[in-house]
Amino acid sequence: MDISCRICGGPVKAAVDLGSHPRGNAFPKPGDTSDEFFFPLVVGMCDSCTMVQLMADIPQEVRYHDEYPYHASNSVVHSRHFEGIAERFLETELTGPDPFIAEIGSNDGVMLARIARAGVRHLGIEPSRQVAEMSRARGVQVLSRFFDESAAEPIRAEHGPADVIFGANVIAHIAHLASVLKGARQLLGPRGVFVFEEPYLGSVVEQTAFDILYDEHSFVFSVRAIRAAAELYGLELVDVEHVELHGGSMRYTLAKPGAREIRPAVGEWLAREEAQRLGEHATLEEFARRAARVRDDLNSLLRSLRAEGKTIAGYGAPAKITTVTNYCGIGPDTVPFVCDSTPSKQGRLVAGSHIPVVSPEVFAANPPDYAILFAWNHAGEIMRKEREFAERGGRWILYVPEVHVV
Ligand code: DWN
Ligand code: ZN
Repeated sequence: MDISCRICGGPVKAAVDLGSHPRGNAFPKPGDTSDEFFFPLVVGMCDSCTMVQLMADIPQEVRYHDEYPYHASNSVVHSRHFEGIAERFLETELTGPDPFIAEIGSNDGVMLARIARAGVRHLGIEPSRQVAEMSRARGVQVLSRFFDESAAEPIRAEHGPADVIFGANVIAHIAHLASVLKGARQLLGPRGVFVFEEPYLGSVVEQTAFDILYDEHSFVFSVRAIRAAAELYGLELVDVEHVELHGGSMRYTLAKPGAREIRPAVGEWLAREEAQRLGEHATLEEFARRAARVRDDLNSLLRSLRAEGKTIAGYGAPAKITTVTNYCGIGPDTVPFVCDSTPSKQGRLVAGSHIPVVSPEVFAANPPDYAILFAWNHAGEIMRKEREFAERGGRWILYVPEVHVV
């Protein structure tokens, strides 16, 4: 069944069907799994603007609830990345008299804490209560609400126009993206920029990273689709920059039309996308076939390891683990536990597959023969941290871009 594109109203045709899935970040308590929310994880592409999007509508209040467990500061690499972004803004966009920066989905304040320390006016806009409290404790000013068109006017009235609006790993979550773009246009000053970075469709396709698809990702952005979306809502794409985070993300810079020079990177990435055939349905269908191959390869590896009597555990319980374990049918019979450093995930279960989440200390005390690295995008940081595991003969299983053991 086709749907209408959330950006341009064009026809969206299904291209990737991963079956029925629970919410990526649900992490139910043991004994609290009887009424898990499931939805069809089907992703399609718009025939007109090429925006890749979830076919299903999932109410945002179910996703970003008060105990939303993802904390962006959990990774040292990510913390440094976001502090670096803050520093760059402080040196470039926030040098005028009394500048103002707003962040949509400021999470635990990892970026804005650096801005707050510099004494620059800022506002985090964050609906999830616990992470908002964490950022307030770091001196960050936070407004507890979702950002949309109706939020722009009161924020502008109270704080004035924004020199920068920032968002990381949040803009692609927002099904009402059209309203966010309208709101951003309203809140931006005449030379202001709306900068956001999100997992990049080109990287997802290139690496067969199908686990980036889950309920929170209403969209997977490409340069072409963002340029079209910006144009439709009175903004202009003026720069793009590829970043390594989350297995390959893209940072987009939007401004009011004519306010900024369009950087050559925009044209360069559009040409790359053309060569990669990123805007074609057939490319997504081929991606789905490769995902099925990864699933089959992973299952046959796990089956043969079990037949040899090897022990297996998981490392990292990102939202992605929900997609990969439910899509592949991997449960606690094969992976009896997964460890994660996030306290609010520990003692919980991976939604749907019901693998228990434990602390890294439990992993260290019960080292398996093989560990599936579900947080594969943090491979460098985790493998450095867990050097001892490998030194004692433990092996890592990775499944991106294909199944391999290191
Ligand atoms: O869009 C989103 C993205 C891009 O980020 C979100 N909705 C939420 C989040 O997705 P994720 O959960 O897939 O993110 P991560 O950063 O891949 O999650 C890594 C997980 O691994 C965290 O739960 C923390 C954990 N971890 C760990 O246990 N030990 C991470 C590191 C670095 C570690 O050393
Ligand atoms: Zn469209």
